[in-house]
Amino acid sequence: MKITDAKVFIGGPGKNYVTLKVMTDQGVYGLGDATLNNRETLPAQYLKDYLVPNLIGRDPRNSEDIWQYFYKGAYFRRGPIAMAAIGAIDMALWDIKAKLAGMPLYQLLGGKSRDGALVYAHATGSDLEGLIDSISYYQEQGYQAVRVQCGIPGMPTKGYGVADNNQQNTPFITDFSGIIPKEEIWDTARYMRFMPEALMKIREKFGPELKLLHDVHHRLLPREAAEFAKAVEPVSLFWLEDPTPAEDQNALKFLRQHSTVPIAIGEVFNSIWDCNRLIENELIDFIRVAVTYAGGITPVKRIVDLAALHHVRTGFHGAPSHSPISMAAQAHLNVWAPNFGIQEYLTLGTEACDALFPSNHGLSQGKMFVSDQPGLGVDFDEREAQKYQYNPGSHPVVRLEDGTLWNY
Ligand code: KDG
Ligand code: MG
Repeated sequence: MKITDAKVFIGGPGKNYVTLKVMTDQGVYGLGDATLNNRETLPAQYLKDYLVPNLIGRDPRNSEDIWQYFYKGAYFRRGPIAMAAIGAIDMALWDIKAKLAGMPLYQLLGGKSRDGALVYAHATGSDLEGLIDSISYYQEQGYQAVRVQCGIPGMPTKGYGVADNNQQNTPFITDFSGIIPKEEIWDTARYMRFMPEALMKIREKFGPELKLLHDVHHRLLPREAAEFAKAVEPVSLFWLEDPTPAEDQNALKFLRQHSTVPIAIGEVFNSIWDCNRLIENELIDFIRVAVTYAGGITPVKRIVDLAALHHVRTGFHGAPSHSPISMAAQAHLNVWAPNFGIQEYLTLGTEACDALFPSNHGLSQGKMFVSDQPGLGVDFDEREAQKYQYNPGSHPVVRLEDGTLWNY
């Protein structure tokens, strides 16, 4: 069996999904997602210029050797661009393998450990009142878990994860007005004064059952993060995400000595080498890698297995920039993983997206239910794809009030 061709598409409804389609001489094809938010053209170009020409002619069933070939064979390894491109190939090859087996992917991973996988949505408010309305909206939709992000009184700009005008269910992380980022101002002191009390008010309003998550988005220093984690302990968060920038893994030691709040980290990690110390030293409770930026199903399964040895559960990244293909790959991992925790889930559900990526994966009562179709269980409509083109966007750049550049 041989790979005969592979094509790369960029575009989607309100997104720049990078979709890889790998064709074989037996008519079976596989799909992968290489979307790297706001840098989409780069993994696409890496695929077109270097990886696809080396993929043609190989036996698609040898997914492990092909992964090693592109990872080790490149010499300059890792990084989000290369890993997103390799990740798309890996997803497509698992899709092909499972289609050949006539089974949904989860069967090849070890079968189902659960039927539905718990997901969380993004609640957002420019003030506490708006945030409470947003949480109620998701609760009415059946969600059992929500990430809660709020505008901070007195902060000149809105803060991380806060949508304009309290919109629900709209992608708000990317600004599509172009590649020159808008600038936002961050004020740690105001955040530290406001947010713990706001989280407590939310807990009191919604009671003990609703799972609450909060994303600091790398904005605190280690000592501040420890203080913040201690202050939010009475809230009983499901997790506190990215309290400090993830590069400094020692920062978590300090936080751990001062608080028992569950910590989730890893959405910017690209390989097992970025998180093995955090996992082995049991400094985190949830690992947030994604099958896209962390290089596909093959390496993410290794990370999940390592995490299981250390009581670390999964909480895969699922921001709106992930296409239904990588979300499907994660859905299969989620129903299999013995150490599954939760899945961030925002992608599916629009008619235009469903037309581009037809699938039977479903969402009900705050859980994701995986399709039993052979493969990843998602298709890609190339005619539909012609409606879309690349639309450059950016994340904001963040500064402190005195102009110092800060972490987005
Ligand atoms: O592209 C950046 C987003 O993926 C990131 O801001 C989302 O932090 C994020 C999250 O938890 O979904
Ligand atoms: Mg995050």
